[in-house]
Amino acid sequence: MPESIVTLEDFLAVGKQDHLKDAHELTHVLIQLSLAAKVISNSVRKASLSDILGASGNTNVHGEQVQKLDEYADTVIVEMLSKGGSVCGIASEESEELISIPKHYETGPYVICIDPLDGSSNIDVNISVGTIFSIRKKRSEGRDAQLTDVLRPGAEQCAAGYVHYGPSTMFVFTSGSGVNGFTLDPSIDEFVLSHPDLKMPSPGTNVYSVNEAYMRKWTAGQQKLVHQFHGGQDGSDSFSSRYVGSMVADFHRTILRGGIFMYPGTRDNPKGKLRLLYEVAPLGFVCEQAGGLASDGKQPVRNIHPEDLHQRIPVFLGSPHLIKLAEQYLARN
Ligand code: P6P
Repeated sequence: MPESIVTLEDFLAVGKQDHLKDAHELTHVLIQLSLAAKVISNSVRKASLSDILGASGNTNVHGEQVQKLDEYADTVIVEMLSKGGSVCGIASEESEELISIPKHYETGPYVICIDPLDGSSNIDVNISVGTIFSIRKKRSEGRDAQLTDVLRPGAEQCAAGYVHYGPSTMFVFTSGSGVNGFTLDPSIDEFVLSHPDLKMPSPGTNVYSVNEAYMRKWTAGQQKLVHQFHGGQDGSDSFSSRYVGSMVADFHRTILRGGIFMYPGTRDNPKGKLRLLYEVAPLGFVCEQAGGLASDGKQPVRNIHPEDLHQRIPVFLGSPHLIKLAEQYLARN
């Protein structure tokens, strides 16, 4: 293998996580998540050829239709992490309660918050989907993780990242010392370093990403912000709009090119749709480590203390000058 190829295992082996206590356990969790990502990627890539598309017939804690691939991805990740011996609990979008590790397995110091397959309703129409993960350290006593171990501000995350099942499958993560992206090379079935020390360009492209169908339900400040992106009174800003409707895809583009991704609240639903623990906090961590900002429209996401596992919050992720602009408009409500 040419020496220029650095696999995820090589990268983790050189101890970039040494600044973290229990770095070897963290490395083990990241490797297991990457293994789960390979298994899920295999299924996503041939979904239309197998009986794994469509709804499972179940609804999740949020009352949403669960797709068969949601359940499959959740099972793959929970089983992989449970037998690995480095994890003591899992908070999953697919599970109302915190998942304990079966008694016959060893446990370890980390608690994982996971969205196993975000945007799964897009799979049937062959649009990118993603897995989002957040890794925290257990603080409570005893074998099993407690809610108090995960209902903590995002600033306490040890590591976080996502898998982007797009034209290629990418594994992107941070453990607090920058962001690194790895692309799955199918010829060797390895995640290979393709985006070392990933930084959001500054000022980056003028792209805003939001579902404008909800515009009439937004606050006045949110409406004026997007009107500014349309060209405002003086037509000064020349923005493009890009919205995939799959958070990982919209976020990945924002990280690579700059811009702003938004999922704001509405007047009748001020918290919006996206979940703090396993969607916004992990992507917020990656965003900040890549040089961006992550806000709920008023404050940094990393400072927000979750009240429950599935708490939703408004989301503004992207280039610092655009996040600050959004906060200014929203403050004018
Ligand atoms: P809307 C996918 O269902 C998801 O959870 C995110 O991946 C995405 O950003 C958002 O919802 C899209 O929601 O209301 O625009 O369809």
